[in-house]
Amino acid sequence: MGLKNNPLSICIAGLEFRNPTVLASGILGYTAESLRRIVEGGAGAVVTKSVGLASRTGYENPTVVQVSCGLINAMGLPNPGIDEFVEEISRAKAVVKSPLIVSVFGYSADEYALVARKAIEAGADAVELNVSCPHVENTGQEIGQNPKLLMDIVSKVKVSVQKPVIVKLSPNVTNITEIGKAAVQAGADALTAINTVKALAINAETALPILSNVRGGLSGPAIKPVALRCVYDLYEQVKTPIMGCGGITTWQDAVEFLLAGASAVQIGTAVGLKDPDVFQAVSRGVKTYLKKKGYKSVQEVVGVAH
Ligand code: RRO
Repeated sequence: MGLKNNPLSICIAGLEFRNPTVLASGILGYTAESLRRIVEGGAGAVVTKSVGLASRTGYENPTVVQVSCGLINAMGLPNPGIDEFVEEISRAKAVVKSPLIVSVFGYSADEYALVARKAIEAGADAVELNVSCPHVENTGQEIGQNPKLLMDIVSKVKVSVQKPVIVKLSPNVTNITEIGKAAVQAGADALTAINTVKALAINAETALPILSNVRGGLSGPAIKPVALRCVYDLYEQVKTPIMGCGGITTWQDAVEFLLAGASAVQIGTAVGLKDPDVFQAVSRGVKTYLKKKGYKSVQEVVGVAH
């Protein structure tokens, strides 16, 4: 079916998604093969794990702990560095038949711009700037809370690439719309809301924090209402398309995010905790919802709850 006759298709920042489900950064986004499988399993687009200029090994285990209704992770940005990762991006571009979005981070605006340029040159259809990792020093946390720093980064990336620039926002701020508006003012083509929520897990037996890094980021159903509120707030203040992210597991969750103002939904934790078929299941459910409610397209549902 062509995208024109497909009620699930959605256009975000000039990119055509065959359905509004997207693989969130950080889950199975390391290799071309896993990205291919996720797209064949039904995702409308995919986002890779975040990559920076130099390689990082990440934190020692344990890096993930399951808690009620979610996961807390402190991976510590493990990645091979962009020069190593470009081969994987090129391979992914050749086999992934949906938009390929590369998540990038840096320690300065120039680094973000350089990593983004290398990712686009390797074949990425867009970059998602990770300015919101909640527990790695000198990167996401500070930038994602500081509109001036963020604007400098987005502006520099916009000059260095000719493809869409998406900014992934942090919920760990007083006012997410202030940060979202700054990103848009600097040229962001779309926003992703939200990254993980700062969290902690303690083992009562050992009387110690569980993660090696102590603090981590909470994802999964536990943060869905927080993410939904962030999307709702942003939709009231910015005209730029928003991808909702945080706890989406069922088609009902996806519909709630669309109604709040998201044009697409990113799914991460549910892929790990539930199953990779979640994309297909969510898309099918959204399609049935559109028909039942008399909507001709996903676009018609976006922001209806306002
Ligand atoms: O790698 C991580 O520890 C990590 C990242 Br980059 C992020 O953006 N969000 C998160 O919860 N973990």
